[in-house]
Amino acid sequence: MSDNNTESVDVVVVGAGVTGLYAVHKMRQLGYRVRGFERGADVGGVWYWNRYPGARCDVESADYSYSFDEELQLEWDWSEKYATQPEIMRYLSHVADRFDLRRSFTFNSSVVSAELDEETLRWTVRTDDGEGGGEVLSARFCVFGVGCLSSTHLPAIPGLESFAGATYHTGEWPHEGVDFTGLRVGVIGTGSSGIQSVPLIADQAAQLTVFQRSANYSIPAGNKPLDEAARRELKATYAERRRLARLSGGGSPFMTHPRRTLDVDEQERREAYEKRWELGGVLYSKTFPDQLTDLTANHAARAFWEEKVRARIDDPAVADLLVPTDHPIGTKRIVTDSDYYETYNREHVRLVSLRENAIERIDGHDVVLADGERVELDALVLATGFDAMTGSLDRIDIRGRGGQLLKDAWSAGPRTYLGLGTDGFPNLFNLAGVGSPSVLANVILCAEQHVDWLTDCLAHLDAHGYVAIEAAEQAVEDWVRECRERAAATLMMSADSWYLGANIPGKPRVFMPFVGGFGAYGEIIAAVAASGYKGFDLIAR
Ligand code: NA7
Repeated sequence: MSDNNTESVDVVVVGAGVTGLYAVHKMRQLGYRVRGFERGADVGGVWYWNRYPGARCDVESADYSYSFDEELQLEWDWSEKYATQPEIMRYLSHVADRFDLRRSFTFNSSVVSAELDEETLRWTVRTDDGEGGGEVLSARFCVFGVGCLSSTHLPAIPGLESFAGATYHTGEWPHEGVDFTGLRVGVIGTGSSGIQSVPLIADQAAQLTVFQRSANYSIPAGNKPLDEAARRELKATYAERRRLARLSGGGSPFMTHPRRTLDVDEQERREAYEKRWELGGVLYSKTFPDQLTDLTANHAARAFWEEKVRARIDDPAVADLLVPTDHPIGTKRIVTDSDYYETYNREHVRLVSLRENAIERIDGHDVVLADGERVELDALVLATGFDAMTGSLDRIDIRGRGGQLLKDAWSAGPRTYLGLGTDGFPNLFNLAGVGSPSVLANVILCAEQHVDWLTDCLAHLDAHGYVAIEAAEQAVEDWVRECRERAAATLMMSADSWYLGANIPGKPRVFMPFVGGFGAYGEIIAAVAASGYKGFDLIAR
């Protein structure tokens, strides 16, 4: 402590999700004095908040788990191919216990500001009046692991706040759960959260109305229990699985077909699609290497998807509404579902297409549609997504050189070098976020990749007597351009996705992730480190 009650630490870590947990662990192991802050009451990040029925990871559990500790990897037994939210929470809690991580975090405590002292190049970090009681810290390094999908988005529907029934956002689900038995329920939104929750809500509700603005591509998870033999096999082959994952585009051990879509005959093409379909979910978007760059290739994948999905839906008119026509397959994250389309075959489930009949307002218990119909509801579920990638940083008053707000520096779209640093904000790192492949890949491996890079970097600074590291303006410009150009060479720009900020009114339309793949990105940041941190200014005092 210093004399004015400002605690002095080496590193402040914001967030106790998958990134923050590993950051605290590794930094502590290396001897840094670390304080972590988390606005939730416990570890888990996105999994702490997203407790809606059916919440499940769309990356296989074997891959969506830490690789940094061999014993941890071998001792944990996943029960299903795709883990549910409660199982992931149990896992993250186990990790926190195993490495005694909670003692470094203050929970129920949000970081509200981080201000650079340009003299010392240290950050003054302040928390809210939560459990920490409004703390002030002086930190050499500020590390954000605040998650890309952690700032919920509410739709601007007139009267929403005065809805007479109960309202829930999937991203802030009550911890005690919700019982919809016998209720008339509405779900707005058909992204992952809507599509995963609809079948389970339908199991309880007396009537379920799903309000769909855009149809989405979803593929069955093909989920299954992992038995003892499957787990033994997994553990025996883990090293190779991880090796392949590190080389891959998505951080899972799956490679695209070696040839382009139209370079193979119809039978081979269908077999490849079928194989990916069996794997389940999001992996289908990269069956062939040209699927997200060539519209004809994309159409072929889309046609196979449509054939499969229409076969699951009884009413062709409902199927027409559920088949997207506004974006190529894979340009929004493909959803991984369990019985989503079949749910519309149930008598008490109805789909309302907002493209044809928009929500005009909410009045008492009623959702009032443009054609005058009133849909009376007891409960309304908002599965309307997030202010992705930048929303949670925007909430924090982060001031760098000259008192400039990070939010202002990013007003025309986020500006980073490698996703890690921003000019004007020395010693401040945003992990597994914008400018990196994290939202297009397996975020746990992305978090490890970033934390390992960062701790090597800090060791380099100390070994060479530098006090600080700061991305150079030109390097930031170049990386922003590279991310933009790489995205423009794909079909990803053609969907109104949250990758582009298109779901938030007024947000600049900029493709925020690095689209070049997890493995390629790892090589880039490793080469930068090996070059002595080219593109960064290393500052000695
Ligand atoms: P998403 O994927 O952003 O989905 C949000 C859904 O809510 C989507 O269908 C939106 O329609 C819909 N939405 C948003 N605003 C409105 C309004 N105003 N009116 C009607 N419908 C609206 O969020 P999720 O939580 O489902 O998933 C986020 C990620 O979590 C997902 O990609 C996975 O990576 C895991 P739109 O498509 O914008 O027309």
